[in-house]
Amino acid sequence: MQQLYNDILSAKSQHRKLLAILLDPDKIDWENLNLLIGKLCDSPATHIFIGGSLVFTDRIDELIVEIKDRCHLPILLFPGNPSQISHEADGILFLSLLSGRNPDFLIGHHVKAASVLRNSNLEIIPTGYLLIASGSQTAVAKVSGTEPLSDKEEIVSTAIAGQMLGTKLIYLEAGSGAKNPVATDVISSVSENLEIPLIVGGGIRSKSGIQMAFDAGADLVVIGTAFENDLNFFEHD
Ligand code: 1GP
Repeated sequence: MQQLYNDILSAKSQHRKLLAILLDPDKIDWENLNLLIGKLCDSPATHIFIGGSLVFTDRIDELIVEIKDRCHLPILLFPGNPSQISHEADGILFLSLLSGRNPDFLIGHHVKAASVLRNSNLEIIPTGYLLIASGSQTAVAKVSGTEPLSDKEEIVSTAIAGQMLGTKLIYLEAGSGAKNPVATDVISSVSENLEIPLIVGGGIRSKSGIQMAFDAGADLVVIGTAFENDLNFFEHD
């Protein structure tokens, strides 16, 4: 029952890079859902992440069912809180915000979600989530009431501590729509010190930005805003 995670591990061991498109359910243009799903299927994405810091719509299940109907990419929840759990997804990044000291985001929401998740078929992937300073305040910082990390040594030590605590992935997050993505030297320092796969996202706006994150050591890169703003993002040179 760890198929999704095993696939991520084998991609890492084969140096096959992974790409997730993040969909914020509140920003879905339902009128043009077919177009969106077509673009997802035609994109180089290997995963679809669904979630956001705050989500108000109650149509997450419906969105996932529609996508799964036509697109065979694995769907992982990327939830800001337990209200975003959908049993229609394949798995969930069970995020603990290790960069902050807000107990709700470290363990509180997890306790609330535990029995629901235990009775679901979702594959649960414990993920150490690190918010990294990116030049301006982001929704994650605001909603979680935590400060992003900027000191490289502290970032690396936090990632190592997450791995020692048993998280299966580390996610370096600049924040959705961040002014600056996570710096490549930060990505490489973290990657060199980790055995588990490394996810990087936030503020990446170009294909060259994706490649830079991969070259620095990211195993999986997340693209949200750039694709949301331009469904042809992956078709441009
Ligand atoms: C946010 O890392 C993701 O959680 C994606 O960020 O929307 O800036 O691509 P963007």
